[in-house]
Order: sequence, then structure tokens, then C-alpha cells
Amino acid sequence: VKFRYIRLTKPNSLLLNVGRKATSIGFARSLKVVHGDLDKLPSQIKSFILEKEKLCLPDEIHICDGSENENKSLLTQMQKDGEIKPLPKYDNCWYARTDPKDVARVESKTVITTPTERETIPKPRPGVKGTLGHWMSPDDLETAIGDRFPGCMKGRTMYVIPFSMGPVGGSISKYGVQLTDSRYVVASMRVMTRITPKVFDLIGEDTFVKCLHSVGCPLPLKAPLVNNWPCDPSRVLVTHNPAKTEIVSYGSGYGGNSLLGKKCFALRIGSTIAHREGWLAEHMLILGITSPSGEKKYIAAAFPSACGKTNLAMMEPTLPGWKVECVGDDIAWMKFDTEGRLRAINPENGFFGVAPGTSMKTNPNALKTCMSNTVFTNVAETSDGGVYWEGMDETPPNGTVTSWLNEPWTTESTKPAAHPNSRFCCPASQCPTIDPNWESHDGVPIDAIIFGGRRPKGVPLVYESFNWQHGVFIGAAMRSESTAAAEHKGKAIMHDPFAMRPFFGYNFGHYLQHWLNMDQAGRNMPKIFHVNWFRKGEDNKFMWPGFGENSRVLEWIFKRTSSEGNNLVRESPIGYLPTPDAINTSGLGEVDMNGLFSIPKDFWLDETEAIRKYFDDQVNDDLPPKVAQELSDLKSRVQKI
Ligand code: OXD
Ligand code: MN
Repeated sequence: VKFRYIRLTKPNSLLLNVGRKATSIGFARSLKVVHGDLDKLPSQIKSFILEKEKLCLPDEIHICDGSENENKSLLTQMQKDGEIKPLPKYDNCWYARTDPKDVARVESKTVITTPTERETIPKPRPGVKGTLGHWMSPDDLETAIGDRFPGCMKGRTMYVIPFSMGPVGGSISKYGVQLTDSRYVVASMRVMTRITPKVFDLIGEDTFVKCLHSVGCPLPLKAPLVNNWPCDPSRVLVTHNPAKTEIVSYGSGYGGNSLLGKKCFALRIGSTIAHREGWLAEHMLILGITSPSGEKKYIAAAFPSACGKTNLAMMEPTLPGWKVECVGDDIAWMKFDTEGRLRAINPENGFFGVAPGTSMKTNPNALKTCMSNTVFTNVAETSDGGVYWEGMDETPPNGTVTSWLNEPWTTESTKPAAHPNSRFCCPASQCPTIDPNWESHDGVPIDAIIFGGRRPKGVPLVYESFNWQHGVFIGAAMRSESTAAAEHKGKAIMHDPFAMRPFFGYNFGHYLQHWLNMDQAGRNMPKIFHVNWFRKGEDNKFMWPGFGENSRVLEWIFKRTSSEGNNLVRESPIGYLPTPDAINTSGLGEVDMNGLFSIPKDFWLDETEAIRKYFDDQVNDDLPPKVAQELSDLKSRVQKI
């Protein structure tokens, strides 16, 4: 234990007196660094830690090294304090139950701070409420932080997490340091990112992403915790300051609100860095696909939350001889190399997957990945020390089940066993189909980009854009049935352009222009596709079997990215469709392929109208003219159906 730094105790006066001599106000007290050596850190990182320490007033500081021992000791402490419990049915797996008020990303409390509002969000049409993100002024941000953070870590430990997004030292990787008072966050960040002190050296005096997170429950507590899960749900705020590459998050311990490497860094701040530096930070899975003749390609795919990205990334193809391997299931950072190839990395190190619906049938590889070293949150527990959730098994487990709400659960129960946004958090390296190149320092070459959504009506199984610009329009026009990953209710069809609506770090109109600008002479532009596994027939049943059978669609996409696929398309008003026999349906049984590819005129007239209204209302003056042109071209083609 090192007692070294002098710190002041009057939080409010401190805030006002930043920069004054420590001895000039308040009385001195010592700063306890219980693990790691603050003096060895690059000076800018040390100043960042000291500045936030003065604000949050933790009892002690622990600089994480990401080691096995450190992890074990944190898990043991959490277990002792009733924050998690072991799941003896598996190997080193843990169960956490949150306060039921802290279960999902809180989009309404997620803000971006820029000098002007227009940098963050397009100005909506007068009288319309903007839905493309939330802006907070620099002054309001300062006030909001001042209202929440002074003394927020009293009685707790401030953990300093040096982490890498992407392989340590990789050419596309970026680094961050997260300060947090949550041990659950440290344990989860260790799975989801690469925690290592090497990051301090790699950052040196370069810029890094500064992350501050507090659950907002200083000790002694003012009110008892629910499920021993500290949080301050009524005052949650997740803030991003792109100019300072700084993320500040308060009040929630859960998922994207607290594991700041994921949505906050890799997508929101990441997209602003990518905009500046000329690359793409996207809400996309990355998969490798190998044909029976041994040819391999990589595909990136964007789907809104809870559309089965993880399932697709880990798919077991039903088509004989084909292999799919997983590079990532949620986020892709993609950059054109000097040869003009788009290369992608998965900046993450683990999967934070939605549990319900994951089964040996839908995603055997995810289940196998989370049998060890996994933290489960808000799933149901079984009396034999295992986990359970809706859609896990055909039959409920033996023994008794306790729901995420800590209530006895049976198949007769009216409430779900697991929360719809309950999660497994497991190391990517454990995935049986992890791609051998998943940690490649320069990324994997991308041949195709897929957009998709849950569209019960009208949208064909797959179509291809006429060109890059049309593909950008297709991404901009994406819509999908809503998800459990955020606070929305019901099953409305929501606009979710590029599956990035909750994750844009800057003005969506500027983002579209950035995508258009990617198309440059000498570059090998990936082909762009749109898929919909979720079309329903008159009987309200899914028309396409999905899951491993989606390999039949991937086969067509694969072929289309080389000359052997030249003749496999026919033109339609919305894009290229596969020729009637181009998708292999052998052994599929009864599937209405005509129905799956029909393009109903009324539906598409309504769809173009909905897109027009959305662009006018939400993107307004910031819509790039080329995207507006694509919409009017689509409309005139649809009118001729
Ligand atoms: C996620 C999400 O958790 O998209 O991946 O919400
Ligand atoms: Mn996601």
C-alpha cells in the first residue's frame, strides 16, 4: 500500500479551485494507491487520474493489470458482497442480478457534446422532434457532471483500466483508460476489451480515449441496494465529448452504459475519430466464409440490436462444404489500405450477447462459448447451478428455476424467466468457430457489406445495390422492428439507418457524406447487399427458415463478389435480385421463393414515402444530394411496377 499523493477533501471547493495549490484550501489527506504505480504512468494519464480522483473522492485507487489473479480476487470480493454468485454447473461462470431499474442502454440519457448542436445532430424540420441522437451543450455538460460526480466514489475503490480496442499494437487499434468504481465493470471489461499495462506505454503522450464511470452510490449508502447492484437509475447520464475524446457515464452499471469500450468508445467516439481520419466505425459483425473449393472471403454486416447478429456471426452453415468463421459479432472498424482494400478489425475481445433465444438450434457456438469464464446477467438460475432463458431448450430444465426477478419460475408463470435483454459476457477466443485471423493486426479484407433488419412485410430475402452510392442509400433507409436492448416498448417498425441510430457520434447527414466519400478511384469497393430473414406470410409465420439456412444466401453473396456470379442477377426496381435458381434450395423443403422475392408495389410506395418523410423530418438540410437523388430514382422505378 502506498500513501503518496496529497489530496483535498472539500469536493465543492475543489471543483472551483482546480489549479490552485493543494495547500491553499481544505486540509490535506493521503491518497491510497493499493495496486500499481501511479508514478510510472505517462504524465497525461497520471493527471487524468488525479483530476478525476479529486472530483470523485474514492477511498483508494487500484491500477488494473488485467491478470488472472487480479480477476480472481475481484470475483471473490464480489461474491463475498453478494454481487455475483458462482454457477457450479459450468467452469468459472458467474451470475449477476441487477437492480430491475438498470437493465438496458438508456438512449434518452445518452448525449454527445459539441460546441454547436448541428455538429451532433441534423436540425429536424420545424415542429419535428429529432430522433438521431441527443446533444448537450458544453456548459450543460459541465453542470451535469458537477451535479453528479463530486464525491460519487466515496468509500469505494477507483479502478484504473488501461484497455485496447483491437489487438494490442495493431495498425487499426485504439487505446483508452477507464476509471470506474464498479468491480463488475472491471471483470466485464476484462472480457470485452484487452486490459494490459502495455496500453500505458502505447499511449505515451498520444491522445487516448478518457473514460470515467461511476455507479453513483457512494458509501455509506443512503438507501439499501436492490440485489446488491449499485446504481442511481433516476440520474443516469452517458456523455461523450468528441473534441476531448472523453466519455463520462454516471448511474448505471449495465452493458453499453458502463462497459465504455463498446458503444461509447468503439461506436460513438470511434465514429468521430473515423470521420476525422477517413475510415469507418460501424455496428457490424464480421464473418469469414470459405467455399467448398477452399476460397475464403470476409463479410461485414449491420443489423439493428437483437436481429441475430451474433447468430449470423457464429452460424453453422447447412450447405455442405461451406464454412463460416467469426471475427466479431457487434462492431467493425474498417479502413482502406494502401492497395485500396477495405480491411476490418473487431475492436472487441468478447461477446456481450443477448441470451434469450440462444439455443443449440439457433446458435450452438454461442452456447459453447459461454460454458466457461462467463458472466451471465439477468438470466434465470436453475437449482443445479446453471442458467436458463426463454428459447434455450425445447423443454424447461430439471429441478427448479428462479427468475431474473429472484422469484420461483415455472412454465405457467406469466412473467419471463430471463429479462429480454439478459446477457452472457464471454471471451471471443473461446468461440469454437473463431476465425484464425480474428486478431490480425491489419484486419481482414472485406468483400461484401450487408445491411438488414426485421421486416415482416414486403422486403425480399436478399437484394444487391446497383453501386456504392445506391448501397449508401440502402443503409440510410434501413428500418427494423424494435428491440429489447434499449428502453423502447412494443414492436413498431423503426428507422435505424446503418443500425447506427443509437450510436452515431456526429451528425448523420455528415456521416452519409463520409460514406459517399469512401468511393474513390483505385479502391476496391465492397459490394453492398440488403437481407431480411424475417419476412412473414399470410399465416403470420416466417417464410424463411433462417439460422444455418442463411448460408444459402451467403453463398449467392459470395459468388456475386467474383466474376463467377456475373450472371446470377436480374434487375428489379429496388436493386439486383438473384436469378430464380441462383439460391440453392435443395433439401430445404417447402419454401415460397416467389413470395420471398416479391416486390409489392403498394408496399414499396409506402416504404419510399416513409423514407422520404424520415429524411425530410430528420435529416432535412443535411441530407447529401446524392442520397436524395437515390430516393427519387427509387420512387420513379417503383411507380413503374
Ligand atoms: C448491443 C446493442 O448490446 O446493440 O450490442 O444494443
Ligand atoms: Mn450491438
